[in-house]
Amino acid sequence: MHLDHSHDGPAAVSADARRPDGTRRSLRIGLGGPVGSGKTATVAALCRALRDELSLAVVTNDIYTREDAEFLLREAVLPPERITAVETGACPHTAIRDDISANLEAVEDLEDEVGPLDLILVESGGDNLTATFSRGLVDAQVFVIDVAGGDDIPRKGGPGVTTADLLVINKTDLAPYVGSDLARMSADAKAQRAELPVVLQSLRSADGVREVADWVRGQLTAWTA
Ligand SMILES: Nc1nc2c(ncn2[C@@H]2O[C@H](COP(=O)(O)OP(=O)(O)OP(=O)(O)O)[C@@H](O)[C@H]2O)c(=O)[nH]1
Ligand SMILES: [Mg+2]
Repeated sequence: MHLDHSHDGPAAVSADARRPDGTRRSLRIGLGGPVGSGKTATVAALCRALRDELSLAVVTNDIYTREDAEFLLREAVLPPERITAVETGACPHTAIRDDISANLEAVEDLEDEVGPLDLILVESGGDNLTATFSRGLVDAQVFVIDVAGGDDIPRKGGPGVTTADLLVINKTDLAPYVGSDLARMSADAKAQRAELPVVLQSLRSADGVREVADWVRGQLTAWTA
């Protein structure tokens, strides 16, 4: 289990923050969470929000397909050479936590081919509440859940909900339709996470990703400090 966790920002947890030539490599942020919670939609919105101010790239993970990368390519959120797909062929958490070699190769290839990059977003395939990224792969991780998955998910905890550097509760626009109590979700999440941040968002609203984009900017400031 890789539950090692720091509250000090990404720079505090990375042993290999520099390339062999001594320059600082890009910040790597992982996005994980249950199937369909809105990880790819959040990645797409982040690319649109940040692409004019940062040099960024994306790695997606799917079990048997390249669907998420193809979606991002269709949406033209970044130039094609900045989007790479990893087909995990097995449980997604294996490829982000246990044998991270394919993902590490993907991020390193992106840096070599389109670098220098400020930021690489790594989207995990949809998985269960125990899935977390190895700190050898990413410097910070976002766990994305959604209101339609049940408003008891934050209370149930699990390492994604309790230890991710940022917890996103997505699809708040659906709360009235599925009977989810947003105040309860928010309070339960905060109780599980002490000082760690929680963002409630709807990507159906204009600028819905603003708070997460601001959090990413803060991580980058800490990374480059
Ligand atoms: N109503 C609503 N729908 C959303 C929101 N965010 C994402 N969706 C929709 O939810 C569905 C799943 O979103 P994805 O971004 O593909 O979810 P994912 O977590 O990447 O899914 P997997 O990679 O398959 O695990 C899509 O139809 C999105 O358009 C939101 O804030 N509100
Ligand atoms: Mg996805």
